[in-house]
Amino acid sequence: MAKQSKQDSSRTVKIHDQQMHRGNGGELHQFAEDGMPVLTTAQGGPVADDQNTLKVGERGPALIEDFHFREKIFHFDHERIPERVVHARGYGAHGYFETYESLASYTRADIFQRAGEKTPVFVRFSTVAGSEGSADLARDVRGFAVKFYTKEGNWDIVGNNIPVFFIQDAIKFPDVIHSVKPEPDSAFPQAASAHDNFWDFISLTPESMHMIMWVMSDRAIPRSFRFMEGFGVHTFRLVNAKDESVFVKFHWKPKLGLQSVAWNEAVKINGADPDYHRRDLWEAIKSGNFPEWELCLQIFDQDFADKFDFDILDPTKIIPEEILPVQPVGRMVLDRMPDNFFAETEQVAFMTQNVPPGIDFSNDPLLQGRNFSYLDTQIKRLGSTNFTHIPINAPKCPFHHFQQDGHMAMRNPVGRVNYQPNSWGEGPRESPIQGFRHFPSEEAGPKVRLRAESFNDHYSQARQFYISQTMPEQNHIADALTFELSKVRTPVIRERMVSHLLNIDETLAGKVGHALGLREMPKPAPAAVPTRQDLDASPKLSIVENGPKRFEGRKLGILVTDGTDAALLNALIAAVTGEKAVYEIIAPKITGVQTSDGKWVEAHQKIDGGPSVLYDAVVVLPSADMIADLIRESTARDFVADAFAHCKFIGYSEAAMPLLEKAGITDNLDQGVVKLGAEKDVKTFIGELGKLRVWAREPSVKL
Ligand code: HDE
Repeated sequence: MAKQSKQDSSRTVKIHDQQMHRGNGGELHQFAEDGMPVLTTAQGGPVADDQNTLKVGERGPALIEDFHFREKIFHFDHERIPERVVHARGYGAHGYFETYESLASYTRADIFQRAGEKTPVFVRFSTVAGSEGSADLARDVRGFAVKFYTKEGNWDIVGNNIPVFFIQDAIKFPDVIHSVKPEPDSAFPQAASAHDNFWDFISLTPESMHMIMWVMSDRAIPRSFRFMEGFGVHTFRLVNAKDESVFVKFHWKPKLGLQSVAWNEAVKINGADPDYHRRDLWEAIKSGNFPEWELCLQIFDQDFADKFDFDILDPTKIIPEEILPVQPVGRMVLDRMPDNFFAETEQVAFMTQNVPPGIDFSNDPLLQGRNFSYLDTQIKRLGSTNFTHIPINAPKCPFHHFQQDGHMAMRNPVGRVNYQPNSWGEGPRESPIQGFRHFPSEEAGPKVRLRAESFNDHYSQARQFYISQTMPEQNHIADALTFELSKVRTPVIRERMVSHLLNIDETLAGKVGHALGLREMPKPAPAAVPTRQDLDASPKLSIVENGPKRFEGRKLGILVTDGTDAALLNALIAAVTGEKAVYEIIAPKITGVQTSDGKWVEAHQKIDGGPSVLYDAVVVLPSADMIADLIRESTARDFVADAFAHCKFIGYSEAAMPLLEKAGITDNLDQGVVKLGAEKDVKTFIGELGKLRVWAREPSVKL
């Protein structure tokens, strides 16, 4: 027999009788000598050696008898489930929804009956096009899916951060998604719409033009999940106890206001921190800064709907808030991260068809198609009809049914009764009073494959969105279109897109056409109905107009060196914390710096790991002694130059001037570059930060 190596014998674990305890469920826990639980197989058998496979001799072949090795590798080989075909990359959190007041006159849904009612929720934010490992700052729509665990079963609002969609009919979904995903021969680009297939499809699909305006706007590069709106997109119904119905559109409004990043910033964030959005949510919730949204409703009836010349069933349309104000009906607070990403965020199964009594569907053809899709996808991904047995998907209210068996059945009916009606006086019964009653809308007509004429206007709201943006936001849309179309290799696709832009806004089309170097402008695309020029701008559609009032929830980056003025630094930290914002110290070495008072300040980031793109504003506080060293670091120069180019507020101490010069910004100093001479300047500076960006600077930086 081979000698046991020294290393092996030191790992041998002895189990003492007195170290065996019964757990709460009566199960027997075994504890190793060091008090930690004994490693077991999935069958519960204690494991003696987890470092070496069972072999014939220490240099010999492995033995098939090694059940522990076989089980461990077998399980590992099956760790992955198919990622979501869309919205693969996502991040979730738990929280609660609190109802403001009873909405009983509109809906019988239990969740809306009592003021102060708290309902647990799970939310998953996502990008759409990229696969699970793609970067967070792709230009893309963000998923905003909320599962309410109500007392009448799960209700899912499976929404996005954009209130309209690319297509009007679900049958086009595979096409739009195929076109945006990596091209099937080359398998690139990943998580990017800037390629021929996408723009080919879009330029042949005029109904997508309104959505394209949103996706080319800064809405598609949000700063954080916490600063995004969410939308149910479709028109739904509310139905009250008397079976009367009104239409409703769902909106989520972030308490901390809207905010996005600049495209050049997004590109750099993807390199510096591809997990930027998930890290942001994790850090906010783990530090007790719980993000909050208000659920707001737009409620209307058929008469109101009939006043529009677009169809309220068309998911490429919005009802401007200036015409129909939103009504806040509750707030959602996210206060707990999942214990395990896979168990919760990956396995959560959202379904548009999950609605409680009192919430119902409209005939929106996209919604109708989705109601088929989401059940299918769960079988594919989670592998069993019993996906509702997984804790994250199980209702939190009592439930009783006769569904049984199947793969991974965790709960089967107990006893004899597994059908109804039965004579045994046992088991659940249907209830016409409490149960879900579909709203009995009258439907009749020939069986056809047709789209209603009321779905024909593809340009008016695209134009309305564009004219509702501030000047910098309009410029960003033109820049995004130019960037994306410049990645398109086929000239005719570029021209076709510009021909659509001509129907939206001639100035926009002119800017993009010029930036693409078109020798001649194309003719406007043929339009089923002419673009309405009379729709008023809707300021609620602008991010800049709906930004935060304060710096709350944002992050300040403070660049320091040895000898940094301690009084100034402490004043900054106090002011930023007082504003309920956070900060990070960035230093030449990760261990930190010794400030002017001799104290040691630890760094959060070494300078090349903390570029300014990760912060909402920055401060440069080097000491006069160390500035010569700092300006030699190209990352320090980039820190300042990028913050300036991205129109951020920059605070600086006198000693930082040589760095500002080296970064090439001193010729252009504006009110956003603020000298912090004394502690009193700090307060004014922090007060300014709620403006987030100095947009007046943008024309001069020409990003
Ligand atoms: Fe989805 N969508 N979708 N979608 N969708 C999925 O369901 C689908 C649409 C949305 O975080 C899939 O579980 C069809 C609009 C979100 O887990 C799938 C159509 C909106 C999420 C599916 C649409 C959405 C999904 C993939 C056209 C905004 C992620 C995996 C009719 C209102 C939920 C899954 C999460 C996920 C189908 C269009 C939002 C395949 C057929 C419009 C937020 O079932």
